[in-house]
Amino acid sequence: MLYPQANTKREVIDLNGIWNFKLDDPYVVPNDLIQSKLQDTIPMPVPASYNELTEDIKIKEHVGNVWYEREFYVPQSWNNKRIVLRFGSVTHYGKVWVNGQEVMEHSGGYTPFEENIAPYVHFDRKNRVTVMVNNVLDLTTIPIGELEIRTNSEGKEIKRQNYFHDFFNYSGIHRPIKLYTTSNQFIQDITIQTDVADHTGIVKYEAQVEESSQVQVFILDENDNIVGEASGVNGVIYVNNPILWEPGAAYLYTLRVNVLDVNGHITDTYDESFGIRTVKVEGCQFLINGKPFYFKGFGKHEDAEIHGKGLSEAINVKDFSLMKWIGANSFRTSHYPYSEEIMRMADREGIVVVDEVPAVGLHMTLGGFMSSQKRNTWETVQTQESHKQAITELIARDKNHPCVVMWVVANEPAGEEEGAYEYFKPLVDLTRELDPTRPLTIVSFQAATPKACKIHSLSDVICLNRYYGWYFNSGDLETAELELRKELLEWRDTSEKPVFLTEFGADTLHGLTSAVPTMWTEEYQCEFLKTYHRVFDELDFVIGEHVWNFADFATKQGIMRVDGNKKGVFTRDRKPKKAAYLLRERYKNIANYY
Ligand code: BDP
Repeated sequence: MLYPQANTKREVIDLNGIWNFKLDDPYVVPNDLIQSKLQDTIPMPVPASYNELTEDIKIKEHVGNVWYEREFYVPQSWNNKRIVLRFGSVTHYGKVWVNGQEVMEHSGGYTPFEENIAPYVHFDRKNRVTVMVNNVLDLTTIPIGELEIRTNSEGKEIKRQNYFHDFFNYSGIHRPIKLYTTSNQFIQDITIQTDVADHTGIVKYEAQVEESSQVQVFILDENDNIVGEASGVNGVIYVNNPILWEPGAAYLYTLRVNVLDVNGHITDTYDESFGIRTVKVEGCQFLINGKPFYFKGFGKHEDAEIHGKGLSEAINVKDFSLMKWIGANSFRTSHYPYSEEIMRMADREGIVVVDEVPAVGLHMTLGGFMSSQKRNTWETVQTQESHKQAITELIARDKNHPCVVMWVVANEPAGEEEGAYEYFKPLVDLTRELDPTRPLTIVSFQAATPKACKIHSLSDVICLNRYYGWYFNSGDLETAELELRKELLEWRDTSEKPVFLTEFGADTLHGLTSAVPTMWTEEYQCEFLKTYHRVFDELDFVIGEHVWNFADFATKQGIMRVDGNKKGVFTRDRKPKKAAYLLRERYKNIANYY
């Protein structure tokens, strides 16, 4: 799916800003909410999570539907064009009406959706767009959750959303809403795959074009020089001596696709940027452009004070700046697809991305502290369909980003439970079919040891989240070191694949210090990291280290967390803890390629 672009043939109107908002009203039939303007609303910004923008716990912890509405004009000059209304993301379900008529719905909180609304709009007066957002997670959704509905002693219905992932269930319209035009002969999609042989860039393209078969394609370099061209909806273009997209040294080419009418006039055009680079796993190495790459960086979250998971370009710029300051070369989009705006910035800035579908919490027995009942996960969840949809939509959205070097099919599923292989095999097959060019992985939970794990054969890279010295051997880093080393060596012998520590970290309260490094202090976080670093540096099959987490982040209320998860190397407002300086020293001395 193409990102909205204003150019000589396309126009874009931004519908972000203050919308009218209200919680679902059980006393009003939904039809009345749709047919006339919403009544008794409060202002709500888009994009943003709605949860923390008022002082009302009913809004913060709301479970179910909320409503958004605003009015907009469509320029008369847009008559006879396609007019596409596009949502960057609505978490977790959205249904949209234009002038009271239903135009689209979408499940899955982290991927875009759009529809041509030309048949529903007025050109001579205002239009009204109404959005119903639902944030319920159940055993069929990705991520999963369970809705608990009970009646209290006064007969009042209490709804509670249980979920098994460790970040707050921020909800709302999280990413930009845009209205854009195309002609009726238009480019629906573009797919680009690159390879390199004998100093030549091989650029395979495919354009999905509606109502025209006349297509011109050009490749432009960063100075807008044409370095290759072709015609037709698919083909291969060769670029001599290309400048490769490299981690830390991004170079972006543009694939310009023009659609022509029968008279040879251009009716639609689109510039898709891409990088020429290769990715491959060979033996115990992860190769980018044929060279062994070492991942240094973080698992992150889209998370900030006040606007929660809503897009903030300012936070994104700050985070990229901090990643560069600390010397990181990569991050994982734990535990869901991040905004398209972040992905575009990573392309531009040369930051490598491990791209994850929102399949998190697929572990019904996890530790016992998140879920009280013990159930076999794979006999309980019914997520296969939504999981397939999430994979399909993520790859459709992100396939052309050079920054993306690996797909994550799930984070910490119950890989050690009976039924895991049968659940994942079709999903892994689908991922490989949709993108044969990138490796994939399923990030492993600590209980999925080399002996217990039933799904590691499906992954190209063994990605491990390990908490020796925190949840296990708490406070005892000496034992933690021995256990970690032992397990990593077992992985080498079991899988003969590269091993990547995608999570390891210790909760740390900024400002809490002690000459004796004890849990929760800044010194303990440093000693914890040093322990892991010692082991990584001994083992040449370890190809990466992503600290959990880049910054402190919000979680649900509970006995496990005080004001959220504190494993950040930066605080939630992006101040460095002591560990940030330790990492900065270390990362300076680790090159991208080894
Ligand atoms: C892992 C999860 C991550 C959690 C982390 C933790 O992948 O989402 O936040 O542990 O407990 O299990 O801090």
